[in-house]
Amino acid sequence: MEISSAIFDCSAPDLDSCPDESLPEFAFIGRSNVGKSSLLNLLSGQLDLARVSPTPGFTKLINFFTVNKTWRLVDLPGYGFAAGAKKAKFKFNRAVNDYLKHRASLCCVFALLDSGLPPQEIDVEFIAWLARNSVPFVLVFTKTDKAPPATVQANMAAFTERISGWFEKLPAIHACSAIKKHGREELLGVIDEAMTAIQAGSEPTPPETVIPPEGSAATGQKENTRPSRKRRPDLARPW
Ligand SMILES: Nc1nc2c(ncn2[C@@H]2O[C@H](COP(=O)(O)OP(=O)(O)OP(=O)(O)O)[C@@H](O)[C@H]2O)c(=O)[nH]1
Ligand SMILES: [Mg+2]
Repeated sequence: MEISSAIFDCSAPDLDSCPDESLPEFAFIGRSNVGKSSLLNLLSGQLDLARVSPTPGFTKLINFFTVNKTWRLVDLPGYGFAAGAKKAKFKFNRAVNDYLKHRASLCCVFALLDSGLPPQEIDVEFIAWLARNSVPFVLVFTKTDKAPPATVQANMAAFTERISGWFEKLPAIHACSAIKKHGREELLGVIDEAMTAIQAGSEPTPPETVIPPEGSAATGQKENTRPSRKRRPDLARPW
């Protein structure tokens, strides 16, 4: 897929401040510092489009970028970072919760995981939350340049093993390195495929779960009381 333009649209502090839902959106989420903004820059081909920082919790707003005037990349604040907190918890802010649950134009979430680490409970919990809420997603293991290939493979396999019992068919799994510029074509292919499906009138659907993932409630988070729009995937899309 060729990227002919990628422009910053706006930053939104909450769902009501997000731009109109006229374009399909592909959102990046994962633990603080996992490499969301760096991956967004890699895909867009503009290394300074989203701001990258070694300080965890750097991205605090929902940032929208329009690509090729036809779809959007969305950089979300990460979870698992709270200044002063002793133990990282799976807890993201209300804006991210509302965006993931209610944004009608959200087409696919890229759920980022650090390939240099064995499965982290916080990430396992987050994937369970995505599955329970019928959010369509693919897994993306980041920073493959940081650990030896055998370690990366072992970590990816261990994570997949942890979640495999939850799904009729496992979500797609990808790997990338923003530093080595690996994975760009593959991930743009995910977007290309989704856009082709949308244009053909069929929708990407969330992975089917066979059992409710363990740990029934998202920790540290009140249930959402916003008047619910129809839940994906039977939602009538705005395009
Ligand atoms: N080695 C390596 N470092 C990376 C890679 N991607 C990102 N980083 C580094 O990881 C740090 C965090 O990157 P960001 O892209 O800002 O991460 P983020 O997930 O957007 O972080 P928050 O916005 O704070 O949640 C920065 O120091 C990046 O340079 C990668 O593929 N390999
Ligand atoms: Mg960021």
